[in-house]
Amino acid sequence: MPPEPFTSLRDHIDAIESAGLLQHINNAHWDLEIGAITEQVAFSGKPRALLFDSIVDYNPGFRVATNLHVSRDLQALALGMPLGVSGVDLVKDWRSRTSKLERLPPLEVNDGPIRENVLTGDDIDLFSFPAPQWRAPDGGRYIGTGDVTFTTDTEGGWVNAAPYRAQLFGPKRMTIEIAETHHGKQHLKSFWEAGEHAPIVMVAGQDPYTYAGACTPLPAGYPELEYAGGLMGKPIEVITHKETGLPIPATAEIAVIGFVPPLDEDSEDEGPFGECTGYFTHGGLHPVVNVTEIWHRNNPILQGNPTMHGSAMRHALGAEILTSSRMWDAIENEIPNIQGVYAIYQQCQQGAHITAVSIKQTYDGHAKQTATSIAGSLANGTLSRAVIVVDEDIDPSDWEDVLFAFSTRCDPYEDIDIVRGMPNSHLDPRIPPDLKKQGVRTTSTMLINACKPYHWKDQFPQTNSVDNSLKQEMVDKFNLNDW
Ligand SMILES: Cc1cc2nc3c(=O)[nH]c(=O)nc-3n(C[C@H](O)[C@H](O)[C@H](O)COP(=O)(O)O)c2cc1C
Ligand SMILES: [Mn+2]
Repeated sequence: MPPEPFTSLRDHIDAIESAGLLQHINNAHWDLEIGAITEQVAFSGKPRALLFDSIVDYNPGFRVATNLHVSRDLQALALGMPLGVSGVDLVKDWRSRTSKLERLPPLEVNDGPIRENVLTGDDIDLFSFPAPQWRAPDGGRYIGTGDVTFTTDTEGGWVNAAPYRAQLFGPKRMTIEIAETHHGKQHLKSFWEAGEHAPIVMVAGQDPYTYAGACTPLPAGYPELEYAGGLMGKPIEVITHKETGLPIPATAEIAVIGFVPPLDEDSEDEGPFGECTGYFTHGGLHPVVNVTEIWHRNNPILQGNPTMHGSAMRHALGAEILTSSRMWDAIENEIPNIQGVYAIYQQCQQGAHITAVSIKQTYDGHAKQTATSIAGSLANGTLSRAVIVVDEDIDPSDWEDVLFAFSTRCDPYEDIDIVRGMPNSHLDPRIPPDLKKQGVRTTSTMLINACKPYHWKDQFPQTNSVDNSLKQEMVDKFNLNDW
């Protein structure tokens, strides 16, 4: 039986604590210390979730949670999957869950813990929450990094939900950064074109399914909350906010409610902010949210997911698992004997920099065909630097294993091809500035065959490795895991 899904951030954090993966930290400063501790722990030998309390300048109880899904086990825990399994096993699990996922519209309720405090008028103060200054070069304090932001269009036809960053500018004033291609921006624009201020709700601290749904790139018109309900296996409970008409998850921690005037009416110089690519790449004039109300739970927990250089595991929930699943789906009906697909190095929540695929080589050219298919798939289609194909004895979600195959089975001159002009992201720090100005967005991608050469694979020297079942037997017999 899979575990009961978490219906709030608090249930989720309790489960992290029970699994021994939560550290409490008191007396850290919102100015740089929370950000520095978060990164130090994320990249340590024991990545773990952090719950900050008694933050300098703040009353105890006003908390910040970070690193909620910085490791494979933490991601598995959040999504109700088993701990201690390989990345490829998580991908298989995810594919079987999402292939039969049913959309479940949210359930409207009248009240919930999010309404324990309803602030209006002069009681509204965004600085009453310990929003961190995550990094010294950041343009200011960010309350929205692990948030879910709700928007709709003028027709009120559908509600979008996605994480968009929000920077503080005043007690009732923050900015929201939304890329042109994202649905939230299209929603804001539909109000602006009608000469109106766009309604918006930013929730900071929510159950992991709402967050995972919001992180999933769904097509326009597909409300992420319905997908989140499908993932949770029951509808997400929401309270509809009257003036904005937008849903607010009943168990959320903090909801910032307001209206966004057109950019030419009001704006702030937002950023810079460390992007998911690991660089400070942009800032500039951004839309302002005029805050009309704040709802929050007692002792609210602000969910912070600052982007850090390195794997997408560290900021998005389910990113590697999701991207891997979508790539696998894309090639499954074309390429035979795929054993595993894994976005082994992925920084943003979409588009893998390095993807590893394991196959049972079936015919001459099978490995290169797999590499070209993965490289051409939509899910792989941004920031992709390399696709590495390995044999079935290699775990494509294990770096050590993939590098072992690359360094022993691949002759670079024979086995690597480079394709130029592949689609890419505007966030790629490697696009030369002058070409970027001209609109150039492409990257080249390496197709690496790290399989044993097909024609003499049966004569390839035998690998020196102990059988997994014998290793497990020894673990049990001699209590090796007790160390
Ligand atoms: C932690 C995190 C922060 C993000 N920050 C932003 C952001 O500031 N602006 C933005 O446009 N997208 C941001 N994204 C990406 C979008 O949320 C993501 O691509 C989402 O799927 C877009 O959904 P939409 O197509 O419904 O707009 C962020 C993603 C994550 C996981
Ligand atoms: Mn969307």
